[in-house]
Amino acid sequence: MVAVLRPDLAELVRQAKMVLDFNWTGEYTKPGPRLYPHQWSWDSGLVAIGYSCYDTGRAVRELTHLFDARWKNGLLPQIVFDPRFGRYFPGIDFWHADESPDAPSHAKTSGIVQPPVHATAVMRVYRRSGEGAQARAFLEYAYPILRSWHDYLYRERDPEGEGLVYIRHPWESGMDNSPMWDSIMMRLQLRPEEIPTYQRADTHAVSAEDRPVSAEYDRFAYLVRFFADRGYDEARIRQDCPFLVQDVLFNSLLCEAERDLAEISRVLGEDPSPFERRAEKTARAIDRRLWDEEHATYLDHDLVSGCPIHAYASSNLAGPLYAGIPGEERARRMVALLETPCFGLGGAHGTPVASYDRYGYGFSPVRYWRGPVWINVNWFLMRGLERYGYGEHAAGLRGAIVSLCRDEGFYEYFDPTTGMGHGSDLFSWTAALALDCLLENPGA
Ligand code: 9WN
Repeated sequence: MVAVLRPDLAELVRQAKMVLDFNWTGEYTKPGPRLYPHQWSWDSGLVAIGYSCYDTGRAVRELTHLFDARWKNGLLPQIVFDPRFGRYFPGIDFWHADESPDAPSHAKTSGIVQPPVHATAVMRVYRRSGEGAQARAFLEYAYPILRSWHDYLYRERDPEGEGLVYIRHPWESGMDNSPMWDSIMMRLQLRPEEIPTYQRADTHAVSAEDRPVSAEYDRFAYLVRFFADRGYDEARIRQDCPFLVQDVLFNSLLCEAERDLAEISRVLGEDPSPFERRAEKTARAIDRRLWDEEHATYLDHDLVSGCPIHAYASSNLAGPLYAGIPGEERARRMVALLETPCFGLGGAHGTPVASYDRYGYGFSPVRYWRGPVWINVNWFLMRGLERYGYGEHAAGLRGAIVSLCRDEGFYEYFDPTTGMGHGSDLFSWTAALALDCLLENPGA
């Protein structure tokens, strides 16, 4: 890609690449230098999308390192641990993942998943690399791995065959302490002896104000122990797991990744139709079962209570738009909701959208997933707005993402009321997606 960028933006590109170089270990990219020293699953997918703009080799190595840690049942783990770095909770010993017969013998991992953006990342790497022989060899390597990853999700996480897969831990959503999980967390009344003994490492690296509170961590840890006690046997886990949620963003990303998997199979001369059918089934299921007519948004579904989760997160708007799920009229109403001060799309603030309704119960401008601006959710939204022809909004959002990074730095998340950066600095997916925004249309 030949970039014709304004000098200030060319400098921003240089800085973003420096962030990724700084976090590159030689095998994978740390999400953040201090807070997140291991390899995370959806971070790697998003980082690979950034690398695909300028360094195919790095993108391929990033994804290969993650794929090599896959479980025998197809599960792609949320974390691949790097034994050189100890300071993270929960570490290898807390997970007991290798008690599962499916865990890999050559890698240490956690025992949960994260949103499935990997087929999308692989396809982007292939397309942007010029589709040569080496890129095709990477597709051939990745194809069976991606197939068994998606098969795992539909087989183990959608036992009723509804087209909607469940997540079983807030960490699986990637949006750990979102107010979307509050009602479930409140229901999870723990006796003192049920709370595992643990020591957090995160609040030593960043301000405790920015992070989940300890009552949330108690429940995160409890759920990990719950899975380990059941040997990571999915049938046993789903029998009485207190957290089973059909999440809108997770399923939307799966739907789009399934279409990308269909595209990969087409390139390789295989039959794309099983993946196309599954993608359309998921799209229809999201649109029929998760739509909330009253509020013009999609809502997560709590499988334990059997009820929708009435919490208004921007991921529930961004995901379905990104995956092209709503019809034009629903999309119009969703964009109108995004334009209200609740989310602030295209508004006077000039910042990207907040992760949670700014007037919603439980909103915080600084505490992690309870309101701050996250660049990945905004990047999905930008793609969705482009898809539905909201070109002005999409361009505005692209500009807002770039300006925020230029003015504040490549932070993990940002206060939607002031723009100030919070959480980890030098955060990899922020840098990677800013690069994607900057390098895709350098003249724009
Ligand atoms: C737990 C690495 C990960 C992201 C998640 C984000 C945060 C971990 C944590 O960091 O979660 O997975 O320790 O807080 O919420 O989306 O993948 O960047």
